[in-house]
Amino acid sequence: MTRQGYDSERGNAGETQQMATGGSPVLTTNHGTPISDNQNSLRAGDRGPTLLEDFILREKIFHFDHERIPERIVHARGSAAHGYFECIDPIPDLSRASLFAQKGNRIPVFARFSTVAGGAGSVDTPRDVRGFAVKFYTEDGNWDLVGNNIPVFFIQDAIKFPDLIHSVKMEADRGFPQAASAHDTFWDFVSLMPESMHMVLWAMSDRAIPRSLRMMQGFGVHTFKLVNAEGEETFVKFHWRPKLGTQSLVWDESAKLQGADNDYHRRDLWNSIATGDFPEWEFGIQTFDAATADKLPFDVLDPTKIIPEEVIPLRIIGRMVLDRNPDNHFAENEQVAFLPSNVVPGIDFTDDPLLQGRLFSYLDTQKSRLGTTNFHQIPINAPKCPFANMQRDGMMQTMVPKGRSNYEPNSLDEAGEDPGPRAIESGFRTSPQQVEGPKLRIRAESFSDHFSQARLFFRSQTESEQAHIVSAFTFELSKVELDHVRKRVLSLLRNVDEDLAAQVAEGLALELPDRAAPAQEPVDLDISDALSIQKNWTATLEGRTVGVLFDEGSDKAELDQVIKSVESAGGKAFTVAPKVGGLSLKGGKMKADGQLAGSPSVLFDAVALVLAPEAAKKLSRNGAAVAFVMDAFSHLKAIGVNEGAKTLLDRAGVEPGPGITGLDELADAATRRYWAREAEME
Ligand code: HDE
Repeated sequence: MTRQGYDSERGNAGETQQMATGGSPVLTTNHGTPISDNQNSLRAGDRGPTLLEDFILREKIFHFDHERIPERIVHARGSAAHGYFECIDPIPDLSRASLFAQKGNRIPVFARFSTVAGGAGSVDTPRDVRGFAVKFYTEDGNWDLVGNNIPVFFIQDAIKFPDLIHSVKMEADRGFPQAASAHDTFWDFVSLMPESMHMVLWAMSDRAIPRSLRMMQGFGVHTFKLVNAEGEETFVKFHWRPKLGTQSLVWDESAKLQGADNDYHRRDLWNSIATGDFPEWEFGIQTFDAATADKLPFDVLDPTKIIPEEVIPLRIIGRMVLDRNPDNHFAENEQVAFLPSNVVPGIDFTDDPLLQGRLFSYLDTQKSRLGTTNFHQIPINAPKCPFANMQRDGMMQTMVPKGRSNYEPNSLDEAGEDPGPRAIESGFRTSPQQVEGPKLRIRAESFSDHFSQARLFFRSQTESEQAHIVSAFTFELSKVELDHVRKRVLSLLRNVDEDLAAQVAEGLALELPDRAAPAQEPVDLDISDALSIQKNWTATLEGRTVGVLFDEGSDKAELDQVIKSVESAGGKAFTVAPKVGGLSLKGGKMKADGQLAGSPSVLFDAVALVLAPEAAKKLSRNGAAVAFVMDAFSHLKAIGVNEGAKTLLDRAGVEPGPGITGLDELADAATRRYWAREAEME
């Protein structure tokens, strides 16, 4: 009898993958031998020693022992999803890239969002830059846009990257802190690198504690080039804009979330896709020619600089929708290999010295992570268009190239044989560029203004955002133990903004040191409102969750009504009660989605308290219930309250004010945060 799925002609080439995904009904070894017992190892007698002969046990443990691959040296912790990119405004005049050629054209993408400093098992909400990497599987090959949620970087030259990363990761001798920049070595390094100040300002802003991966902007950071069919080139900066609006957490919330839910961002991304709430971003470009670049007051090759949207507006040319969760975290999220050097005809690099270094680094890192030069054959990395060349063999070659043609050029066709793939005229062609100059280790003069844009960023924020930046510097520097490092940071901050420096010094109870002499005197640039999250707030409940607290005796009709109003505003309601199994309410029974102690209000964007007076009295003596309300208040969230819940509100010290509403107004109130409360709380 033939085993199901066996094909003596084809062998098991196609089946191997299927088996791994559960396609085979029979449990087998990796070499296909059916297994009769997966519970007991082979031993001599029922209480005797295990036998070396047990190839099934040995193979299983051998494989298990090697299940981990080296984690990424940076961006180790990430969450990813599949989706598509759709061109909505074609730009054939600017680029010949096929993905921008036709309105409505959709291509598959795989996106991965990550933190930078922590290991793969670290938490989701530390203060950190977030990676925003997208692999576009175009018909002309894979284009990887490997960006961040902050549009600038700490350093101007790739040679400083290992130093930067060593300084931010756990300290070399003690192995801590994990996933945190608030320690001596990071601040020591950045304070010795004035070029980092612009990015440091972003990292101390709310941008570094995003509310959700679905609510972050993304940036290609470097200036790239678009090249059209005539070979004409245009400079370009790439941007992603979240449809749900850009939103951040407040610091105390992000710190508490690290305890409440390590996987807060990963879970949020997964759940939203699983429930059909697909995250979406607009894709925009800022384009400019060389003459415009020359007129800008900084060098467009310097990755510590932005081009304000008020100077060169964003043109939205596409959108990305993530509509499918990975089938397997390891095979896809862990094994995906992004390479800034993956470009397609129509997109090209510039001489940004950071980008130039990255073009080497990512290819190199894949060999150490994935173990073989054939990493491009792993399904998540393989192009979805045909691909062929004369590269052969190597570890883990999974393809079986046929024929004699493994070199090019060849004339095998003259003998009637398949000559293999040939280069074509329309293939990728580096945009020609004149290069001359002495060979030097030098930084261009045009890279030396380290403070003007840091100042621009700070001054473009609202008062409350500026206060957050002051608190972040104060917090981080209070964790720094070396006094001379704190002082050096303060002396640099004086070049950014005197008020900022003075407030941080005051927060640390330190005297303001002398101003550091800048390489180039900073200038005041025009404020850019586009840099502020609060000025661009999207007031919506979409993608947001309201935590609804109830208990024995709550009015079911009132509860149903709150849930309905939240859902009809596009939000989700998550019910919380002291017990999850089902409580007796006025008008029926109801189960809770989460238990109070495990569902603190940090998990929600707003809360509703739907309680009977007796229950509110009882909960006033329950620490988790009081913290539920206090935290919602101090995290500036809307709190909807029914009459019965007032005792609990009082116990939490919450007085009437903006955002403290009746249940009817909650769905509207919950679309905002109440920044003015911060001043009250000081
Ligand atoms: Fe990366 N970076 N990087 N980086 N980077 C990596 O590549 C590197 C830089 C970014 O989700 C590594 O496959 C150097 C800037 C993201 O898999 C590594 C330099 C930006 C990801 C590497 C930079 C980024 C990485 C580690 C200075 C924003 C995660 C694993 C020249 C524009 C991609 C890997 C993912 C990952 C090197 C600077 C973004 C070691 C040498 C600037 C989003 O190759």
